Amino acid sequence: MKKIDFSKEKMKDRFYKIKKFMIKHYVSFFKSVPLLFCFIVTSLINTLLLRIITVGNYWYFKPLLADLGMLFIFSAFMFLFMTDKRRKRYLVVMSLITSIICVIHSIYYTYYSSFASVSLLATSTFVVDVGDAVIQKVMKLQDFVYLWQPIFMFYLIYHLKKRNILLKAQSIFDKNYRKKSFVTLFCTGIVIFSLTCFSMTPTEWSRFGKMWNRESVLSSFGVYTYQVNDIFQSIEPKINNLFGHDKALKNVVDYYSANDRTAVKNEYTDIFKGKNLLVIHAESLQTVAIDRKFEGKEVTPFLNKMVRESIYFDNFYSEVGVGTSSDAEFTFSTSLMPSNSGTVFVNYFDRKYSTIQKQFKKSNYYVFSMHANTGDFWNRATMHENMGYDKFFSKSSYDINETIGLGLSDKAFFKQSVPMIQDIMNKEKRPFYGLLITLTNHTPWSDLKLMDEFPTTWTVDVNGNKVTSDYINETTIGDYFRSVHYSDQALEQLINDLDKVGILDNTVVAIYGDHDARIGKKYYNMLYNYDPYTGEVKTEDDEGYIDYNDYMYELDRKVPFIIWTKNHKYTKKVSEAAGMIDAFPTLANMFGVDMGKYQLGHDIFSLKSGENTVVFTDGSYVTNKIYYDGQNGEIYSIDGKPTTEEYVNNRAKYADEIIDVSNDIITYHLIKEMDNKEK
Ligand code: GP9
Ligand code: MN
Repeated sequence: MKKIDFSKEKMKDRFYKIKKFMIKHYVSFFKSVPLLFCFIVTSLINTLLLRIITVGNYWYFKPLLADLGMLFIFSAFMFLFMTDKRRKRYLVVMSLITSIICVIHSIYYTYYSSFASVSLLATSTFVVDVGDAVIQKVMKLQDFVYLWQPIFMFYLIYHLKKRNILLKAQSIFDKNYRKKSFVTLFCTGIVIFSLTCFSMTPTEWSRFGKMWNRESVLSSFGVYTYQVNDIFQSIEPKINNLFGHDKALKNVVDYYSANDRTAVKNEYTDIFKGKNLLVIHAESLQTVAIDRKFEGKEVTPFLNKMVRESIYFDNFYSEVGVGTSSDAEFTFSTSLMPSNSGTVFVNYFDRKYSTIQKQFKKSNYYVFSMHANTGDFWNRATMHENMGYDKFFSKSSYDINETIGLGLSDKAFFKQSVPMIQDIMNKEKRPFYGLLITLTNHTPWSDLKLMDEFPTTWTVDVNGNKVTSDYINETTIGDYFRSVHYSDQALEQLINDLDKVGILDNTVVAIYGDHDARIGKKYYNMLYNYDPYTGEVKTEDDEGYIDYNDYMYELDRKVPFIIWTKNHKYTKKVSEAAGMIDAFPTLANMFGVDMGKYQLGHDIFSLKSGENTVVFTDGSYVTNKIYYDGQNGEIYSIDGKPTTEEYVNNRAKYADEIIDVSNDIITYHLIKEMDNKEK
């Protein structure tokens, strides 16, 4: 057998020949279909634009190659169409689809720092309800830049047609040629895509498989591969169910058998046994507002007093995904992480969950929820029943006599809720677990007319003259603080009204901020770096400049968690890093209620200091020591002390585990199955 010459010259020669063939072949091919060439190039530019505007990794070659491969595959299908008209139409439709996908991801990224999923289509109806917020606070002109591509394609078709270029090419599109072109393009696409796949790291692949670190998946695989994978993973859970069930069940069972969840007694055990529990879900209430003053006036005078009379978790984080309020309810009530494909309340409302509501019911509590928005918002009417609420009082239970933003004002909501709670107490004559979900402090904070003025200006003394500068007044963050000031007044009104009718005598009030308000980082930079003497925002050259980096921004997303009683018997500031999934175990211990078997969070008072790891849906986490960025593996030191790799990796592994276990339980309906097995 003739020996193949692999000498350098020979190989170089072969490579040169292939290159020459390829170029000749592809150049002549694309010369015959200029429109297709333009479609591929312009769509590729759009993918680059999307990564420039969102994740910023525009130099990274993998997503570019992956998108190119996908575009070749998409384009191949053009040759299935017999007529030129239909081929042109296909390219225009594809241009519209691909550019609209970019627009949606771009808008979505502004609000969620993540990328959209078709599994959220079911949730999109709610976007209409919060339309103002999206238009005023989320949508930016830059998010529509991608539409240049279909417009350009339209112009091109018109222009080429006028110069008769398209028709001239028409003649060569016989069946044979179309088949050859389809195969060439399709195979080229597959080759480019496979080469890119070979370059992916195991981490990139595991994230691709799990699809919960969406930012990272799109940053590595490009927008088109991301979207195809998302469609597959969203539309075909049955496929997953078929293939993934057993692996998921084993993963979950192994996790629970390896991690003992037995409740540990501590100084807070049973302190509130038999008392009522009134939980306030405070919309978009952030810790950054507490103890903050403008012009010497407190943003939250009532909460500032309350946190000193209560057990106050001042290093507490929400762990929501795209389900925002509904995810806050879910994580608080089940001590599980939210779903990473869609939302539990909308996509997985029919699963069995072990909830704080059901556990309190087992202790003979009457369990109710109140929220003056439509019952089907976030599918609450259905999900609350599934969570174990005896009754959900939604919009139809209220007299919508005063509205702010999305609906009934919090002051009116609270005013009408107090007598309803009284009725429940008189009728039920047993302890209650109640949830009040507020609404007024919801973005975009533009309907402020019913709120007291709360100027967030800054007055300084300049040579004996009082000079007032705008500071953050009438900016998004300024309006937010004014809205929080209103929420604080509404809370004070509620507590006073509850007290007047004696409800507080035997009631514990727990308040949690459901998630951060998603205010852009630039506004925080303004908050910390504004110079009232120049009226400018300081830069690194200015004295006293604070380098407000992405991690400080993440840490500022804290929300308050407050456990308060009228007699202020238990007052403690808890600065241990804690998260929403820790609320259930912590409260269950205090109320002497059995926690059930599936919670993943911890009773904060049963942990040693620094032991807790607060996990976020994209695999990032925070402890007392560090913030770990799940996106790029970077760490940011919080305590300024050195950290070992082992410390970082163990907790990153833990983060992956509890996200996986939660998603497996939710996707594969495992609690019902595991409970049945135990019977
Ligand atoms: C809607 C309210 C707000 O009823 O709970 O939900 P969000 O937009 O924050 O998820
Ligand atoms: Mn919310």
